[in-house]
Amino acid sequence: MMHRKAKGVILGVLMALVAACARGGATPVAGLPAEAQTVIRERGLSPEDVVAALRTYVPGGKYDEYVMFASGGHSGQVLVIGIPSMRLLKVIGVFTPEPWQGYGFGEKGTLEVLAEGFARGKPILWGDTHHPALSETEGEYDGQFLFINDKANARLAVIDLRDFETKQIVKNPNAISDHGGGFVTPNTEYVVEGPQYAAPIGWEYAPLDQYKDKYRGLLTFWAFDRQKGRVDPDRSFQIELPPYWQDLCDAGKKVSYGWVFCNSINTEMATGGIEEGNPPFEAGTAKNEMDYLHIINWKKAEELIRAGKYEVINGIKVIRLQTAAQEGVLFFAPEPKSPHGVDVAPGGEYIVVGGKLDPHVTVYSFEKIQKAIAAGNFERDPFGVPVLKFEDVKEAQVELGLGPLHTVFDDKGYAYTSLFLDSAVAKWSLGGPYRKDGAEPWKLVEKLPVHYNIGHIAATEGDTVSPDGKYVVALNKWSVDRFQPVGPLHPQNFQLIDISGGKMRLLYDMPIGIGEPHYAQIIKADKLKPFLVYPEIGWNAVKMAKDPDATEAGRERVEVREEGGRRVVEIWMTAVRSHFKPERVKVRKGDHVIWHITSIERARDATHGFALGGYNINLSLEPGETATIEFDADQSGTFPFYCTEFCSALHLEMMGYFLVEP
Ligand code: RUQ
Ligand code: CUA
Repeated sequence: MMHRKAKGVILGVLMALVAACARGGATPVAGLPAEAQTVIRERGLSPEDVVAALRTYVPGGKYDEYVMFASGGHSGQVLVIGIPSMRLLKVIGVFTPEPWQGYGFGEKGTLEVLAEGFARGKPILWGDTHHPALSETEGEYDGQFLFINDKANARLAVIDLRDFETKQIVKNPNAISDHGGGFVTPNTEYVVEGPQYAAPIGWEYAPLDQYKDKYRGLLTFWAFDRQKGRVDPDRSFQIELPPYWQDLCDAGKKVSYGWVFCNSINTEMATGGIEEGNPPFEAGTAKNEMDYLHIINWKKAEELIRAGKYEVINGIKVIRLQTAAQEGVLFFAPEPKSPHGVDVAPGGEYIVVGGKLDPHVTVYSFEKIQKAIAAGNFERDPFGVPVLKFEDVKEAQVELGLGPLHTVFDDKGYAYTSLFLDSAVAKWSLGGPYRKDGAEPWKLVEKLPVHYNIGHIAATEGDTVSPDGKYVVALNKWSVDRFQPVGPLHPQNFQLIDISGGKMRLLYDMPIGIGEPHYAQIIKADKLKPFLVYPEIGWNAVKMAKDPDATEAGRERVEVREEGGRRVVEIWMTAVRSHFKPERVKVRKGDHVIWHITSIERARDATHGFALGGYNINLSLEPGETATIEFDADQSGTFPFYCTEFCSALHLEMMGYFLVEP
């Protein structure tokens, strides 16, 4: 289907390549030509294949230039991928327990993080992760934190990039599902969680014939406390919106700092019911020629909160729709037809909306929006929200092709939009201050086919105020014929595209065999400064501080006491190559067990595991970490516990017996 046309291999091409390489000043590697020619011939590689391979290969011991944080889709995890090699570096357990990291398999702290995300106490142990968002300082990724939402259950998770572990999950108390999040404001003042399917506020019941009165959208601003590394629900607030099915959101930056933009797909307020003779949702939501871009002044919203103009619903401050509409927090601008992505240009001057059912992207000018608001030239929608005039705020419409969804930017004044129906990436020129090369503004420049059904597109440093224009990654929903079939559930496909030259060039296909990944963000690798081992022995990885139950070598002990009419056995254990100490732990059936294990290792990679069969327990003890498990010894028997990492030659001997007397 693709560039396999050039099947026969032309040795001359390689010679030219090698010669070009030599001209470029690189030292030709001795022995390369003959061997390389053989490989090229044997593997049937085309000249483009050879160049792509050379551009993406990262030799062992060398690091990738970028790190991509990709949603793991339904897996509820985050994927960490090196670019350009597209090597998978890590899978971070977020909404779903992850045994290798010991996340959710007995370790205190991690269980509590997962439990914070339960829905009114009901365990939820997966997530539909959509949009990862890196923390920002002055609009630049700062490499400190990562946030991601769970669409299915309206939750937001906080990952600390010092150890790439999930530290907090917040459950939205007033919504059951979300979509347009997480997106951060330029100094990570807030992590924004946008709604999607309207429902009664406060997670209540209301029949669908009360849709207009009772159903609402809800935009949440989760305040982030950088010092604590946690969302602070007390300083957070929500804004009530009409039940228009808000979709994606993005934060304004630079000139549009203080604003947030979300689009919407159901201003028709369709309520479905195909089985009762109503138009199905897909038709009912697509009747209007225009939906509404939501334009939200969050600085103004903060003022209203300070002035007490809110109601508290389920513990969180909510600015009611009437207040938002009357006090200048919420405005609408018409946008063609059930759009999808909304993306703010690096300087904040333009807001790009992907048409989805319309072959254009529509570009709004922030300056024009401000003028229209100041002029008071608007009508109001049935909820009293000011609706600006399309012609007053539109900067341009650029026809790109079928199914434009999401847009990212480079450093040369170009934008890249995913075209779902065309299965292509469209490169087009911005105008205004971005147009320095004399090219015609607001014009489609080039289209590159991708494979297939592209959803999001991610760019290197793409959501910052200074994208660097090296690569984009197409996040494709289908892979069709690109990979070895592995049954009817096929991998999805991340495709790496070089955008540094004049033309886009497809470099690499990476199969993703884990859920449907949605968005990704790509950061310069040298901005990340993770721990190589925990900073001191006895580190509590959830609290990110020394654990009071850390144990030094020689201070290991077991204490037995009575508490509330039962026996409590508390163990302070150390782990080091190749033994646990103590190695025998004896309790009686019915005892309550509190077990602290400290890894006293200081060497990089010297991780131990701790598995206790029959009790659903597995820990990961990274060098320096202290972890605690707490459980009732409710089954008697002889339970070998053992290290689950092949840590040393005597790893198999790194075990002990947990003896539970009947
Ligand atoms: S979405 S494929 Cu959840 Cu971001 Cu557009
Ligand atoms: Cu420690 Cu194996």
